Amino acid sequence: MPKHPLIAGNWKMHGLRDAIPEALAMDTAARQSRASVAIFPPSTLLFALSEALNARPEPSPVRLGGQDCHKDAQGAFTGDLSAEMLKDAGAEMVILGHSERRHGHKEACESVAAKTLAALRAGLEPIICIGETLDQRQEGLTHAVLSKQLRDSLPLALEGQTFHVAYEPVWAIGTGHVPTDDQVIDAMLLIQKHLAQRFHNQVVPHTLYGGSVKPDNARHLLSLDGVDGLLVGGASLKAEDFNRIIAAAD
Ligand code: G2H
Repeated sequence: MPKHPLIAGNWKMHGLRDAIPEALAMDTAARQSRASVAIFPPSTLLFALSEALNARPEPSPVRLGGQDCHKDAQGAFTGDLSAEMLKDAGAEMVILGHSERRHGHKEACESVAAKTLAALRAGLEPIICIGETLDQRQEGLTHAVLSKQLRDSLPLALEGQTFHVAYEPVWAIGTGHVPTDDQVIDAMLLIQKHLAQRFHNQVVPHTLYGGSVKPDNARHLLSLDGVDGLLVGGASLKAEDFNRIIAAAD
């Protein structure tokens, strides 16, 4: 585990304005932790959360992020949001290529790469997600799938930039099934090897694990080789759970 593990909460399509106190309680925990903490709320909450966090006497250590962005800065794209818009609303980071986008919105790796360029253009720090399905794992294709996703989703423009890669096996997302230690370590080492060969960044990217992270398994997952942080879904919605995960990083 690095000195400052990244603990990221992906709220997905959950949260109305009455969730703001939860984020403030997470901010309180983040102030006492050595972890870097980021929250990715629905875009409708970005501005309000940014205002609420910044209204505190001391600057908040919690960074906010979007869950996706369009590849263009503006245009006739009904329903979409650009990286610039997320930034304007208070985001500093963005999740790209989450499996719920890849599968639910048919996002190809090339689209993820274009969105990554958009994030960099706007000054957002991307977390790029990769992960295999259960069928792909059972067919022995895990390494081939992860390698292809890394090659095609990460543009060379990431050289010298700060970014992160999250390994989220699709079969572990929201299912309660967590991979074995060996499966997590194997994927992390594959990612780190790819990043070392391809990029020579001054800031070493965090490699995150995501998929059914809970307060009870967070400390163990963070202890595994190559796990520099966690991308948390369901267990990031309530401060009661997420703060225990933040504490697991200490
Ligand atoms: C994986 C994860 C967060 P959950 O999608 O990105 O969700 O922790 O609910 O499995």
